[in-house]
Amino acid sequence: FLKGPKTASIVGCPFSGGQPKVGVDQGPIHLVEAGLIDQLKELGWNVKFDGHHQFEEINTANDPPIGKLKNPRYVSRVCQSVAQAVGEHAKNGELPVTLGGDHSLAMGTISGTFEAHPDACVIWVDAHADINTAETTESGNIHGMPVSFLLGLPGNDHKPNEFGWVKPVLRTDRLVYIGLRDIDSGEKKILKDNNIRAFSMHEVDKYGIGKVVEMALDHVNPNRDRPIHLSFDVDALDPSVAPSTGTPVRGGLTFREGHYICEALWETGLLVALDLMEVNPSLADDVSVQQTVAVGCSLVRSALGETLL
Ligand code: 4U7
Ligand code: MN
Ligand code: MN
Ligand code: MN
Repeated sequence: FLKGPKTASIVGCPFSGGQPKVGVDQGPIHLVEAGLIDQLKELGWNVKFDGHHQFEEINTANDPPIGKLKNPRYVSRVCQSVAQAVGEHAKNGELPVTLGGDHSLAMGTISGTFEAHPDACVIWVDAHADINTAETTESGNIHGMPVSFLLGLPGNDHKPNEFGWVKPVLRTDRLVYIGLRDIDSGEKKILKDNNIRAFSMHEVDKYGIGKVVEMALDHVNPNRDRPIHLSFDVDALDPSVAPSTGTPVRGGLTFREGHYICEALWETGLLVALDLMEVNPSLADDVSVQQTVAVGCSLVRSALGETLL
């Protein structure tokens, strides 16, 4: 895959239903308005973008919580349509670049990737593990849960029927985290019980980002032959680098560490899908917003081959 003329398909997802703060739905619009499409063309990519993804509006009044989960029908339907869009692009041999929007969308993007690449692995870059189940979630915000749905973890036996379309495509040994530093106690237990490999900021400090990416790849992709889906939550970066996001946590990745991850994954030649999530342009002042949007564009460019000679 990805030989010959390379086509990237931008899937802009103006969606915020997986969490309570307004504005994250404007993330993709700002990223595109900042010039991302032209920037990728300048890198030599053939870029497909025919407007942001349109979602069927579901009135929150018609979407009461199921158990603890908030906006369950809305999140489920949006993710299902994103799965279809991403799956089609991937099957066409295009590289889907999904711009969020909140991270619940990854339930859709990763489902789509696995339709085309059943042997793929996932590298999840985030301050958070997003692996709460319908049982462990305290917030009820589904952006903190997509990984558990994709793994089909037992705590989701009670997950609403609405999510029946989400197949447990992801195996625990095909998932690896980088950048974690804010994990709920229920999530810690899940990571431990399922032997899921995570490189927290502690390991980034200890080994350096180069070694961490190498160890992460050795875990999920020992022979460097599996397609890679990179799901990048911008809150993995330190808030001084990416302030405009809904759940910032101090002590995050530097500008270079974030970019190094993207460059190193591009370098493998195995990247088949990319998510850039949780840019929220309505949080923080204008300068911070501009800075966050610029960093978002720059991460995407790095994952698509910029800066490597
Ligand atoms: B993001 C949280 F409780 N774990 O479940 C939760 F701390 O996509 C946060 O990584 C989830 O930004 C953060 O609500 C989701 C919380
Ligand atoms: Mn996340
Ligand atoms: Mn996060
Ligand atoms: Mn967040």
